Amino acid sequence: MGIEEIREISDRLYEDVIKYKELMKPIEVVLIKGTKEEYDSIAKSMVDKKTLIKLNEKEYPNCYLYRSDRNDVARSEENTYICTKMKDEAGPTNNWVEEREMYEKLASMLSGIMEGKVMYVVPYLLGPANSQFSSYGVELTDNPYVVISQMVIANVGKDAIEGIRKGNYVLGIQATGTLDPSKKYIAHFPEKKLIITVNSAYGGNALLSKKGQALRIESYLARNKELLVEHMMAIEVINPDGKTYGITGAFPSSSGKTNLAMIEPPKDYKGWDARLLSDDIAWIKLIDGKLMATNPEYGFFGVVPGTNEKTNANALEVMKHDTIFTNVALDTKNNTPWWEGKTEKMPDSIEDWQGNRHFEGYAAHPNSRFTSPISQYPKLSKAYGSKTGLEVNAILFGGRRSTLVPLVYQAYSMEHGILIGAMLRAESTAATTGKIGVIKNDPMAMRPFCGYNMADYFDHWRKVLLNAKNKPLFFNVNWFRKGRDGAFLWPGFGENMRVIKWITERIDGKAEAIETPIGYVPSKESFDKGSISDGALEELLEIDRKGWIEELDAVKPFFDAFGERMPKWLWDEYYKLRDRLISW
Ligand code: OXD
Ligand code: MN
Repeated sequence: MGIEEIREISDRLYEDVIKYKELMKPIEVVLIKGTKEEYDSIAKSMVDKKTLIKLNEKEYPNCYLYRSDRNDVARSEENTYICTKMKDEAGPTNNWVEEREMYEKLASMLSGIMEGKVMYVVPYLLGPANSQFSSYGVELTDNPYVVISQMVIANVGKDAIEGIRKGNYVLGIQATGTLDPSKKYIAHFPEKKLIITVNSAYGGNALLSKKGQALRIESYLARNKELLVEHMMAIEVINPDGKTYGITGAFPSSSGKTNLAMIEPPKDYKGWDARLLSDDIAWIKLIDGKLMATNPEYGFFGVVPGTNEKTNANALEVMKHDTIFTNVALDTKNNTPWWEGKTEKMPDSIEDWQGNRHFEGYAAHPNSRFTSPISQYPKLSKAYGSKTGLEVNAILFGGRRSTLVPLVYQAYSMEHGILIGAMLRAESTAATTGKIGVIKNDPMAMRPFCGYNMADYFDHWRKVLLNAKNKPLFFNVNWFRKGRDGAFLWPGFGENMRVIKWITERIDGKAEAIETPIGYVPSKESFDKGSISDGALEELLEIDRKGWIEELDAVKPFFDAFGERMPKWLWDEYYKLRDRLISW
């Protein structure tokens, strides 16, 4: 078994598996075929070993709670590397170590690392089967939590094996090791189509199909294709006339991407609807000349705290069954998961995310997650799983900003739109390790995920868009602006549909807009503001000319760091914007 089955699939896979088996020395090799029996049996053996908690079967059928190591709770960008031959290939936004040097270092760390453990071989497909989007991966892991999570978020098994037979796949290795944070590496070798993670078993670092392959490696490979590989949500919006609009949006981690992907129109929006294509990653490809988006993933790995009927009823629906919760709290009386925001009052019988009865601060980790199949989403777009995807009509950018950035504004042109994406900055949150609340440059929300020099990435955007027959409009949105009193000006969540409506009307050339130096903003008459006051709307759309010039100054050193490689057309756009602000 095991090895023999692998030999039948492909020579390359057989050689890879033998090579790493000899290096890491597991006691056994197990090929995962993606069946329910495998999933159930791995979960059961984890429950028996007390590394997984089975939740209340009546209230949460087939759901589990997993508690990660206390030092392994978020993506760690400081330990994430792009390892190419030349430093310039990785660019100033990535940690870089020369490919060979890093490989040799990791190979010595991997030596014997799986002794006494099973090495699972997890073949997966990203994107719809047999389509222009299909891409393959194989993850070798010693961690059963990683296996069952991968089985949810990627298409593991038959469809994948069919493709892998041709030997064309990205190889990922995840070795749990000691989880010593000082020896943690998440290393990508895009030129070798290889990812190696050591000493982390947490989501984004360890589920290698997601950030590792579907973003970092695939973005690198996309340079030679008419393809944009993006950290984006994507929805299909339907208006009361039945007309549909494809909207994608790049939002840095925890800037409201999942909630927008799962939006429910407000009560007074009769006839409007929104259907989900993707909550986290979109691949946008020119198909027959048109920009078409797909979701390469098969499941969600979303942040839980704050989720309730009001904020995201659709996410609650998804996580009711067949879900792995990670690092949420446990209501021991009912054996059900709990998190801040689930109910107003915390139940008395709570164990925190690490299993402590007595604790200070939060009960669920702020970056606690749910892992559920996307098929459980109640309102999936028909484009999900289709070979051609969803036509893109608008591209949004949006970072969490408490000041300066208006609720919504529209770019004047495609190049201006790319500049807006390139200038994206957001206040940091709990999705990664590091300080919270600092403003960071995060172009197109891809800074942690772009597998090559971002100066080339900006140029790639333009090249693809120039060839597109459909020209999407670009917008920037910000749900997080605060008023002079320090309170949020915009209610967010379902109310964001009012902004989406204006965007669809801009696509149709209907809604009126006012020209400002930074772009078009809605005229008061054209925007349905819901229940907020006129004063709040004015503040939300206010353009602080001086503040914007400071914003441009703050972005400049970031752009400068790309040196000669930064496209000239992007600098031209930057200075055009600066001139508009100065002469306004
Ligand atoms: C994520 C992230 O986990 O962006 O999706 O951090
Ligand atoms: Mn993400």
